[in-house]
Amino acid sequence: MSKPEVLQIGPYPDWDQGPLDAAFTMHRYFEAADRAAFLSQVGPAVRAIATRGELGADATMIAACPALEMISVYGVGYDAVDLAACRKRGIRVTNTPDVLTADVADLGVAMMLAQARGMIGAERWVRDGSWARKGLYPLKTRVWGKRVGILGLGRIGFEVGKRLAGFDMEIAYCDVVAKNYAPDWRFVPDPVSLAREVDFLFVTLAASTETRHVVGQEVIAALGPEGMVINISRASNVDEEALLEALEAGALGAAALDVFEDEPALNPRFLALPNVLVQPHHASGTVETRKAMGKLVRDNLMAHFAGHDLLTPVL
Ligand code: 8YV
Repeated sequence: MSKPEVLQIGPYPDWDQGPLDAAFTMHRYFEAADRAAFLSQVGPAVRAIATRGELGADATMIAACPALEMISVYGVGYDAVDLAACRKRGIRVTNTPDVLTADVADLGVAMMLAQARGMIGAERWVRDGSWARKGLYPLKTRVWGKRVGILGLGRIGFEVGKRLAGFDMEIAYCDVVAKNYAPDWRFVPDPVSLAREVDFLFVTLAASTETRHVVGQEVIAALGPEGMVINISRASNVDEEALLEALEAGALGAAALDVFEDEPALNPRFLALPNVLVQPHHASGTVETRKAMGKLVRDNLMAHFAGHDLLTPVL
């Protein structure tokens, strides 16, 4: 029996690529010199797309694959997949929830601590001899006991909160409705009020067209010159221009960011700012989690082609 044909949008680690190549005929879109020509050549035979959270699958790609049955996303976020196009054609979509939740929360908390305590600069201070030459490193900001807001109390937001409770932080959150699984944390119904009441604002919302720029000029102004934004969700949740302007003017204290609008080509203005900590979209980037994500991508593809229930369906 011939193997199902799968369009692969981005690279995976070898431990995933091997089993994928064994089970399917993988068409490596990301290696094609002329991607449009490649799509029109292999598209008609493609029955599934294997993609990554930040890469997704757009309307053009989906339209180029008339026999497409499913899209398996390596990532919890599926905002880059054109769900409307999938719905219209009955194309199934899966993602990789749960397996990455704790790692994403860990990195978010680490980013907050690293930025507040100036750890990156302090590391440089030791390595470049400043400690010996100039003496003590400048004092930084305390984290424990401060007020934190979590914008989007889904799985990742909840894990962030659990960790921050260990730092004796006062926790508030904003979501569409109050969550019964967080009775000890204060529910604030709108993002601007939340930002006004906290020192640190975590952005942990699943991105969609509705959440675009939810952290905009008003939220940023409400956080103020002592406030910090930590974004471990999607860049589209934050108005990047408003964020940059506020950081440059000192109207917002600091930011710790794992995601950027045109990543990996981030706006160079971020790099000129001393009050920004940047990460390369790496919140789920541990060997353990990435192995679990890869397995889930494969297991969903296998389940589909075996006619079994999908493990983690979105659509
Ligand atoms: C991954 C992500 O970094 O889960 C998501 O939605 O964006 C991340 O976990 C990414 O999908 C890996 O390519």
